[in-house]
Amino acid sequence: MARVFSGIQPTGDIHIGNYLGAVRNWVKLQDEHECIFSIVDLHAMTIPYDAKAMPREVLDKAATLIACGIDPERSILYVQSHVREHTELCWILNTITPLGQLERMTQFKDKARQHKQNVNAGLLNYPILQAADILLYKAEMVPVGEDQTQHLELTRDLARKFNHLFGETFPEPKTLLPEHAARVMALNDPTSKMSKSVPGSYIALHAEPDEIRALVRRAVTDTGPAGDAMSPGVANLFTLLQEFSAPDVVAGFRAAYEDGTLRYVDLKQQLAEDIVKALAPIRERRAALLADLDTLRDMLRDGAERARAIAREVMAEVREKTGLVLG
Ligand code: AQP
Repeated sequence: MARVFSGIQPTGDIHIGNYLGAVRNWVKLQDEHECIFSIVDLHAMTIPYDAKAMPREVLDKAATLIACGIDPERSILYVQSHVREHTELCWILNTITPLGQLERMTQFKDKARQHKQNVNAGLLNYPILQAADILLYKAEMVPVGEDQTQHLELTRDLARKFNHLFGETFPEPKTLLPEHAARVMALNDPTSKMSKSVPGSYIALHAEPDEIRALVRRAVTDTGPAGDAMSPGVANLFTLLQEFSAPDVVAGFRAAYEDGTLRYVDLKQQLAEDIVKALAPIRERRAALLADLDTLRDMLRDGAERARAIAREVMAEVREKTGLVLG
């Protein structure tokens, strides 16, 4: 079975962009792959965060992922910082990463712009830690949203470079994008991606029905079907419709758009109700899981142990190959 690795940050709400772009694929992949999913708390530390709230954020993300269908028995679900080998491999990969390549990363440039007062080295080195996360398990496939493709190119570059310098060790992992909705756009600014750090841009997986309705109602559109190319806001609503509504509903709205009779208010109403319906079971399961934090902690402890067993073996090989073992 091919090994799959992916991660999600614990800070902020998991939203429908994360779900359509990544988590939904994770759930499917569990059937035929050996899956490792990590709640990447060390990544979340690269921007200002509330240390006291972190443990609860982590448990909340675990509950949400399990509510989406991640099975902590079939897959390994664990917290990144509980497996120390991530930071060790990250350091080793640091020493073979060109600084210029890090400085060219779109996410670094965006985050540095957003957090001018805190452009720390961790923000720059974020993609190296991400490469370490993946290579530590010799993962062959990484299911992510489109925003992560640049980081995964670096991961492949580093695997290749390491193999060249120290001998064949890591497979070059493939990026696995979803067929649709690889980049869900922000509801309040459809020229940017839906992002958990931008309120109003996203619908959280645990959002209450009225909240969902209000967010969809406020989504940016345009002045009406004009016959030419769809505006980004309307195209984004159609992307969501495609994911959450029945095919005949989508076809009906598409036909109305094409003949110029579509009323966005109708489209939004339908979409909001379909999202409410789709998210209800996730919201309920998440709430039930959060009522028993001890069980969640035990699941994550077990996940970390299983992850550590693989990580230890790979790091022993890496230490040997990089000359860190005295013999
Ligand atoms: N808008 C999106 N559309 C499709 N996929 C997305 N992902 C994120 N945003 C979208 C994918 O979700 C996975 C986990 O994301 P993350 O929490 O690790 O990373 P992120 O990109 O930091 O999430 P956000 O919501 O965009 O938060 P901000 O911008 O505040 O940092 C990844 O596979 C990602 O591709």
